[in-house]
Formats: sequence, C-alpha cells, structure tokens
Amino acid sequence: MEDRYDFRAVEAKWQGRWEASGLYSRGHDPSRPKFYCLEMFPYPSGNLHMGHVRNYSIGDVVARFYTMNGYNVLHPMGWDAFGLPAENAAIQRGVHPADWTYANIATMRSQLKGLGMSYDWGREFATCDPEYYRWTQWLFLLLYRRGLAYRKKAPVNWCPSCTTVLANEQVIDGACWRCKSQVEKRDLEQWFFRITAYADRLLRDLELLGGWPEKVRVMQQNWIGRSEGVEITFPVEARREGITVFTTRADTVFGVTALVLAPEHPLVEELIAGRGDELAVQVRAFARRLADLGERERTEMEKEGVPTGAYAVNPLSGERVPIWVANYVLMEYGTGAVMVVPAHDQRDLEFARKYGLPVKVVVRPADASLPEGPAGDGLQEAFEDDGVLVNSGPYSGLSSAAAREQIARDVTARGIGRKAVNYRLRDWLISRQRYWGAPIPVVYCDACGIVPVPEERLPVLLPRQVDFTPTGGSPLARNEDFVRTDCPSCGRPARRETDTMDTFMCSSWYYFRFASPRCETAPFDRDEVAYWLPVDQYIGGVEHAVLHLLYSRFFTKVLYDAGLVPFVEPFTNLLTQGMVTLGGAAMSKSRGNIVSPDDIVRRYGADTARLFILFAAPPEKDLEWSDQGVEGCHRFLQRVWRLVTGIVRDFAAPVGGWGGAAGDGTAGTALRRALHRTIKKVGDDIRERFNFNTAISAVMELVNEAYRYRESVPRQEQDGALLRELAEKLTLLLAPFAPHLAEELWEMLGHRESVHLQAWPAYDPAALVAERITIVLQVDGKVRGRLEVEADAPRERLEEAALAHERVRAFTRGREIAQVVVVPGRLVNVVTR
Ligand code: ANZ
Ligand code: ZN
Repeated sequence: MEDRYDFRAVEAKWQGRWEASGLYSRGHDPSRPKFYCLEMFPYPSGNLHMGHVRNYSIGDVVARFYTMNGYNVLHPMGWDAFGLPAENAAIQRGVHPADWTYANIATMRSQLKGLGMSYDWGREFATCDPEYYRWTQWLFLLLYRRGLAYRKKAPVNWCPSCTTVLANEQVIDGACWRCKSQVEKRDLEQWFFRITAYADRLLRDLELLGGWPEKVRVMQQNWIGRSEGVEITFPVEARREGITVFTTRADTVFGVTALVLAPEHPLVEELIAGRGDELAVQVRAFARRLADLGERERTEMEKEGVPTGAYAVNPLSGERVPIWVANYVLMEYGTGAVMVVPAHDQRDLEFARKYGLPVKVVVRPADASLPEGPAGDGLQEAFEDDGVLVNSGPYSGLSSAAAREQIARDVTARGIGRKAVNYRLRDWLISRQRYWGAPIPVVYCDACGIVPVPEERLPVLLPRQVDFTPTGGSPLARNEDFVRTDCPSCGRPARRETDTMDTFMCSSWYYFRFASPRCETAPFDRDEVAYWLPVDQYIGGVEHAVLHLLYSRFFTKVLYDAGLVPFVEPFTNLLTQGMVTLGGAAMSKSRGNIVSPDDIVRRYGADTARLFILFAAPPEKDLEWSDQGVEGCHRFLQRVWRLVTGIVRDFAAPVGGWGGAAGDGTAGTALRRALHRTIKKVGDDIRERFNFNTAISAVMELVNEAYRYRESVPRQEQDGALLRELAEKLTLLLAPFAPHLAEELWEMLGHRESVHLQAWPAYDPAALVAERITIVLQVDGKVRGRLEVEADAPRERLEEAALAHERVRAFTRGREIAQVVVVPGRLVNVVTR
C-alpha cells in the first residue's frame, strides 16, 4: 500500500477498465426508474475549457448520484459539429472543415475521457456525420410538409465579416454575436421556420417548467413578447385603402395627432407615386437611407421622420391627421404603422416636440388632473399610465381599461378594426450561405418550382471539394456538380438549394437522437424516445436561455403534433451553471486569463480538478479560480487516501467479516454519529439543491473527525468495525465527486464490483440522535446535583454546564474555584479553595 496517492496511475487504470467493461453503457431496465441526465453538448473548437469542465463535472455528479440511488441513468455525449469556425479554419489555413472538426473531436473526446466522465460513449455522434444530418434534413422536410418551413424574400441581418446571414437572436446590440462586427440589412430569398405559429404554446407551456430557473422562464417570456391590443383602420384621404395601426392603447385614440408608417411600408411608395414635389423627394431619400440600417440601430438612433403630405381621418374622432414616415416604426412588428399619441407615449412626445405636432391630453390620473390642460402645451413627460378618459367624445369619463374594451367592441362592430395579439417573436430564419452545415434538402425546377428531396434520397451529401474563398454567396453554389441535379418530380434538369441550415437546427433535436443513436430508419426510435425522454436534468450555460432552449421546445411541440413523441416539453429540469472566472472576469482567450484543464489534470489529476470545481461555488453561481483552492482539494484527497489505506492496514477484515459497528464508547459514538449525519447531509444537499459545495465540505469535516478519532483513541481501543464502516461509506460518498480515487479505495476495501454500481449509503436515523446520560455534579467531592447530557458531550461542554448549574452555583457562591475535574460519562467535580 502506497503512502502517497499515485493519481496518475490510478486514474489511467480505472479509465481503461471502465471503458473495457462498458461500465456506463445502459439499455432498458424495467426494474428501475429511468433518469436522463444531459449536459449541453459542446462545439468541437479543439480544446476543452474550464466552462466545459464545470458543466460536465456537475452533470457527472448528477448522473453518478442518480445511478447510485437506483435509477437507470442515460448520460450521453456528442458534438455540435457544424458551424462557422471550421469554415474559417479552411479559409485561413487551408484545412478542410471536416478534417479540422473530426481532429478536434478526437482531442476533446480524449480530454473528456481523461476527466473520467461517466458517458455512455457508445451513443456518441457528431451532428456533421451524414448519418445524423440525414435526419436533420428529414426534420426539415417534416416541417415543410406541415407548412412550417417556407421561403420568402426578406431583409436579413448580414454580417459583412462572417459574410453570412444572422438570425435576429444572433444580433446583439446591432453586432454579430460571433465576431462583433456591425450588422447590415440585405434582401435575400431565405428559408424560415414558422415558430410564430407556436408562440402561444411556447408561452403557455412555460407554466409546465417548474423545474427551470425562474430567470430563464422570464427571458423566454420576454423573448416571445406577447402583446394584446387592437387594430384600427384609418381611412386615407382620396384613397380606397386605409392605414391599419396596431395599438395597445386604444383608449388614447382621441389623442392621435399623426399616423406614422415604417419606411418600408408598402403604402409609402403608393402615397408618393408619381409625385415630384419636395416632400415626395424627401420621403424617397429618407426611406432609402434607412433601408440599410438594422432594427437595433434604428430604435436607438434619434427619432427622425418626414411628412408625406397625405392625410388620414381618425375614424373615432373624425379628426384629420397627417401621415408621416419615421425611423422608429418597424415594418416587422404589428402592422408597420402606428398612431402617434404624444401626450401618452414618451417616444411620440419626443417626436411631436421635434416636428411641432400637436399634443392632446385624453387620459388623466384618476385622483388628480394633469396641470397642463387638454392642449398639453407644457407637458414635459408623457402620462403613460392608465387613468380616466377626457376629451374623448362618448368615451370621456370611462376608465382606460373600460374604454379599451368599449372601443375594441365599437371598431369591430363597424368593421374597421378588431382585437389583435402581437408577438415580438419572429419566424426563425434558418438559411445560411455557408458550406459547413446540413444542406437544405430542396431542388428548384423551372417546371415544378420548389421540390423537396424525397426522403429515400437523403442525405443530400455535402461535397468534399469546394472553394472556400469568401465571396458573400454560398460556397456550394460554386460547385456545379453539387448544384446540377434532376428534378425529383419531373426528371428534368434542376438546381439544388445551395444554402445550409442554421446549426441551431442541428442542436434542436440531438437529445432525441441519443435515445437511439444508430437508428437507420428514422431520426429516432419512438419506443426508445418514449422510454428515455424527456430529459430529466439538463445542464448548461445561461447563454442558451433563449435560442437553443426555445428552438428545442419548438421542435418538441412539432414532433408532438406529428405524433412522434408523447410529450410537449423536452427538458423537465434545467440547471444553468455560472461562469468560471479568474481575477473576477470570465476566462477568455482574448483576456488571457485562461487556466488550461489539461495542465490541472496533469499536475493534480482529474479528481482534484472536478472536486475543486464542485467545491468552490454552488453550481448556479460564478466560480473564481484559485490555485490554493486546487491545492487544498488535492491535499484533501491525499488525506482521504491515507485515512482509508490506514484503516485497511490496521483492520483487515476478520474471517466471517465485521459485525455491525457498535460505536462503543463516547468517541466511537460521536464518530458514528458524524458519519451518519454526513450521509444524510450529502444526500440532501445533492438531491434538493445541487449544493455540491456544502456536501463536499461536510465530507471534509467528517474526514477531520475520523483523523481526530484515530489520533486520540489508543489503537487497541479503536473500533475496527466502525472504522471499516466509515471507510466504506466515506468512499461511497466521494464516488460521484472523485470517481477514480473512490474506485481504487473500494477495490482496496475488498470489493469486486465497481463502486459506481453500489447503492448510495443510507443513514441510520437512530445514529443521528445523541444518547443521553445522567452525570453526577459534585462540589468538593460531595454530590450536589445531577445533569442530563449527550453521552459524548466533550469536556468543555460538561465543565460549562456544571458551572452554570443552579445547585453548583449555590454551593460555590463567594468561593474561589481552584479546579474542575471532569470524568466524561460520569461526573464533574468542582474543587474550591
Ligand atoms: C398608440 C399608443 C398610445 C401606443 C400610447 C402606446 C402608448 P408593445 O407593448 O410592444 O406591443 N407600435 C405598434 N407597432 C409598432 C411598430 N411596428 N413599430 C414601433 N412601434 C409600434 O407596444 C405596442 C405599441 O407600440 C403600440 O401602441 C404602438 O404605440 C407602438 F399612449 O399605439 B401604441
Ligand atoms: Zn420538375
């Protein structure tokens, strides 16, 4: 038996054995409940970073813990392998994206194996495997068949440096989420998924997600952005067609002093058609200038507008209002037209002040009046709250809420409006002008139009040879062999779609695939999915709170509607882990504050790396890296090693095995109690709150107690059965956190079967309760009282309790105390001078 724990040899030994024995591969097991534990699969960038290690260490503890608690646990891993960096590597270094990607996967797979994660590697796949993307394409066709995939010309977010289209969600503060360049607008024919058709269900079903962090649900809710209001059509002078606006504040309709159209609104062209006057020229120039700007820039720039010279009529008040075009009205929201109510909307007020539009107060606080009077001349700030209507014809005197209802009813009855619901959520743009993605399985035929590639001809394979020079178009479009094909419907020459799919599409369904990763007849085997899914515990970064999680929820609902899965939400419980920081900032290459997982594993071993990461902070909180913390965890594991090997050496199992641990004597009882309290605490901390940090510190405390016992009780008096029990249960408690060390100790303790297949230790409730005994209290050798105490109460406690005892105080009053003699378990004698 070694005195020092040789983590290198032990970790390599067990990783080899686990792999050889298939310890973590799982199938159906009707005798146990299932548990699907999933960590967000990584993009194979080439190297694991600490954020990965944290994510996967958390998942691994959960998977191992549930296994030990009797669950049949599915714990798979794979690769989110399509995407831009591979293509950039091709452009910059001439490496083929496939070669680059698979080489990175090989590196990262071995890094993960080196960490001792309990993955069922037999289920591994990469989303760029043709066997996988074949089904991504199949799912595209499913959506197409269900009317959920469509093509339209649309202004798209264009990143000039990545030379690709970005989804709205990938534009952050007007910049590309990946390279941070300013995003531009372009008009392109694009494929979209009609996620908006599911807006209501995506919102409503958030209620089913009680196992998700509240903040993530709120983010999704805001992203979907449901808004209830009314559409009202204003007739336009000298035209048959009116302008329909969407408003959430129909109660302010008597305060309208202008209508404003988005610059792209189709009516703008019509209103100025054939006109050569100055206003028309201005409007044209204005619309053209704005066409290039992104949504975000527009909403953040100063409000700007131009009058069209045309007028509309307020259908409720009969007033004539000018029609303007302005930058702050978005074509993609509502109807692309708004009614301007300066008195009650701050944005409108700023616009009105700038251009001298009238301000008309029509709502007042219920309990006070706006001092400015109806004309609102001095109004500094719009009154945006609900109140009581004034200057509003037949609606005056009504509350805002009542007026909204009444006006909605009236416009509906008159056929000039209706109640309407709008969502901030946009349809999901999935076309990418890139090579390294799943080709969209569609053919364009002059005779037949858009023709989906028949299922039996999938996958539409990515050709290996393409020219990666960035030109702004799809590299596939320059590969004539790929492009030229026959129309699946009429057989005549046709052309393939050359865009590939957004990689978020690949990650929207991978968790289904893990249930039956080699299925060749469908994206997944329905029975396997019905058995393993939904995912019981999903773990990943909060940066995916909107995109990935929303798309995955959408896919699940579509699959449910198609009768392919029996549930509507894919992830029952979600844990979003915090960042790993160094010097208070997120570790990042550009900041140069990176700690390499490989270095840590090399120097201290995987168990130390995992233990530190789990010990240093609760999982949802940020974790500040600390070299001393790592050292400390390493020393702790060494301490555990010496403790357990020492016990094994001193207390070899007698013939017939050890009997139950009596825990005789005060010290033994205390140690046994500490052990069972720790078992209870570690289980509760993991199960109820994922408080790995407090669980680990409880185990550390237990190890300290064990050392105290070993050092203070003479060897012959030590309770061998108790120490064996302690060694075994301590090893079981550590198994999820330090799986290699635990496995080695378990073997040393004489077991044949893996520690990771053992039952989680149960605590003995009786052991938690301290036994109580009565001790005698003496003053100068005479019995003066009795005291009930915990059997193992330490000396200091007994002394303190004795001196505080009423009778002892009575007999020592006015005398100086010379000595207190404590005989634990029996008596306390207070000696006076
Ligand atoms: C008149 C009004 C008066 C409005 C008032 C607000 C306050 P949410 O809650 O986000 O749905 N709006 C409508 N369509 C728009 C567009 N395409 N671009 C920019 N703004 C638009 O907001 C709805 C409100 O945003 C609508 O209600 C409209 O202004 C504006 F005292 O109509 B409101
Ligand atoms: Zn055809």
